[in-house]
Amino acid sequence: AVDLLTVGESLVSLRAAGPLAVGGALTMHVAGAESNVAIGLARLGHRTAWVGRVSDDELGEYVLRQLRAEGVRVDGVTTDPERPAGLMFLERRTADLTRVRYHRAGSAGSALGVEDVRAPIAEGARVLHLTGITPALSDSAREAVTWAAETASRSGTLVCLDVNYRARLWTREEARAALTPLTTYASLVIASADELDLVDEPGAAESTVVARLAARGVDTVLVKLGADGVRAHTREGVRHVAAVPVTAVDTVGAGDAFSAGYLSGLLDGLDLDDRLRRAVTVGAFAVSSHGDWEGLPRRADLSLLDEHETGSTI
Ligand code: KDG
Repeated sequence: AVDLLTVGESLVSLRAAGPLAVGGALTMHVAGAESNVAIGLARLGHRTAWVGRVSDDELGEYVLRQLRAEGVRVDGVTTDPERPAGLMFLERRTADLTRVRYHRAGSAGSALGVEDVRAPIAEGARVLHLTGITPALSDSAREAVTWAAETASRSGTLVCLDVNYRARLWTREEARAALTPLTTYASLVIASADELDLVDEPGAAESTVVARLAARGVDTVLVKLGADGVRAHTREGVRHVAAVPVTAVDTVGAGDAFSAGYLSGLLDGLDLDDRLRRAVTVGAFAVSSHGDWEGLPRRADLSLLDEHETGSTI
């Protein structure tokens, strides 16, 4: 069994240095929140696998090649002979604003179904990482994620859900209806402050959401605060850890890096403060380098950003 299994869609991302409407060179990368997390953990030395569907062409081959090169296991991946790769175009509109355009409707990745996840889930993992992106892709993808979460949690795998709301894929109401029931299988829920009410009633306060999640069996809720760090709610109370002060050049992938750092600390058996510190540290590497995951640290790199404040109890 691997340390971490993630399920989702990996996209071919085409990045433009300026506005897409004026053309110019595009650079080709692999994107996808779940595979970003897998890469983050693999870089830190954990045994990691990603599961999903890829197109049966050069683009699918490219996704697998990149993940393999990063040390992520892909032997559970399904190759889809009929559907194309999901694409994502990224354009830099201002120095600090990147705009995303998807071409993923009907993609191989969005056709994910229960059959694709059965064997990898049966093999087992210490942690199963899911995001709110996959259930937005199709009915079958939503069923696959729900089945995976339920089956894994029943067999003692720790299930982590990152809400990861994508407004270009579905409405907040649709997301809420799909994601709230998923939290019954999760031990760990990660969200930014404005995503918290997507696993509860519209407009619910943070403390209310946390209490209701706890009642459903979630023992840790991490509220990502961007440049302000993270607030962690556990049965022991609330902790705040500041972000590592760095110059942000590209925030895409920062949340995934944060999740990877936290889960790495969890797999290493670190205490809460040290897990949170690893999360903000890996997040800081992501925002201070270009690309979704290219700048993520290896273990020896972590100490480069060591000197920052410790956490405080609220
Ligand atoms: O978190 C970064 C992701 O947004 C990106 O890699 C693409 O998974 C992706 C998505 O669906 O937005």
